[in-house]
Amino acid sequence: MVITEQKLDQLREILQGAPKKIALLTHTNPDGDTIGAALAWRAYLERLGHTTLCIAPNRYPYFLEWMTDIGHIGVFKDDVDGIMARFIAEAEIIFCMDFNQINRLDRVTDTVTANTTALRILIDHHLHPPVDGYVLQFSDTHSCSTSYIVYQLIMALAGEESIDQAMAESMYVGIMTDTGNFSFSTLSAELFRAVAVLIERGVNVPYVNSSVYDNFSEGRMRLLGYMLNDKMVTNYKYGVAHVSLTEEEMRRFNFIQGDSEGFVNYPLSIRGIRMSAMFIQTKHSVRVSLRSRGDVDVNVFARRYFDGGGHRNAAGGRSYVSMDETLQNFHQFLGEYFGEKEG
Ligand SMILES: [Mn+2]
Repeated sequence: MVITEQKLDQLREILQGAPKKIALLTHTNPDGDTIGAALAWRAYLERLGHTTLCIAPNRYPYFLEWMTDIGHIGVFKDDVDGIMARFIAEAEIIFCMDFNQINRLDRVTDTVTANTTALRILIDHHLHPPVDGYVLQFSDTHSCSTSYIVYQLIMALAGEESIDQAMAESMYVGIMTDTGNFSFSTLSAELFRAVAVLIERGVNVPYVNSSVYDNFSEGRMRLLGYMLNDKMVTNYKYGVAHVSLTEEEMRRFNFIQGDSEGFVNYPLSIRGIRMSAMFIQTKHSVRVSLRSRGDVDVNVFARRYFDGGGHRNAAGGRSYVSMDETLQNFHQFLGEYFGEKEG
């Protein structure tokens, strides 16, 4: 268990006393979990009397815009006046929510690393938390989501009475989106008990569900159809399917950020497919998303071949060559990875 009495005492000690300035950072390309965890934890810290600011390096996807507390997320990229940079520089405590690599925060990285005074605290579930850089770590690599760790922290520190409807909703969104709407293997009876508490605290499940999953643009739906029909390649020898999208294809379907969210999961619903890969062209590189079932370890795959990582069944990385070359390399990597495993 990552939440030990000793760590809780340390955390209580850091948070008690005079109100402090506290920054909560999300990861780049924020998802439901990093946003949900930051918002719920922020609400708890505000209740303790602290002054807080949640900062995302870039914009969160539009299917999170309906969230009750979303107005408390500041987008660093849009911060023309430098208010957020100043807040980070002056912060006494910085919470890193749902990521453990400070160097992956785009422009926020410089601001955070230039700041030497803040106590840095990690709340995260990604693999390979760094040894240094944090005075306190709540890192549970077996947890389904960071929002679930935040739930456990709040329960341990203040109990369920302290969870209001907005907090419950934030944590529920994080858990729901990071578990693929309660379908991945990280689920446990304890998690469902936690979810039951969140529902008791006011989460409207059908509303949250359809706000996230039935709220897409027409362009996204058509892009998905095009991608699955025209761009999906299956390889039953290894049980792998992959899809790819170029910038031109995304433009054709009026792509906006967040539109490809969840696309990588679709090929996994095909019988005989245990690993799915999605390649998306961006300005300077190809973004690689990987998903798998069972013991196919895409974290290892992403680390070895695509300068990335993540979890066993969900990982990502980047490729710095052209799309064509990336796909050629991918085939080679598959042979190497699965060939080596068979042998
Ligand atoms: Mn997460």
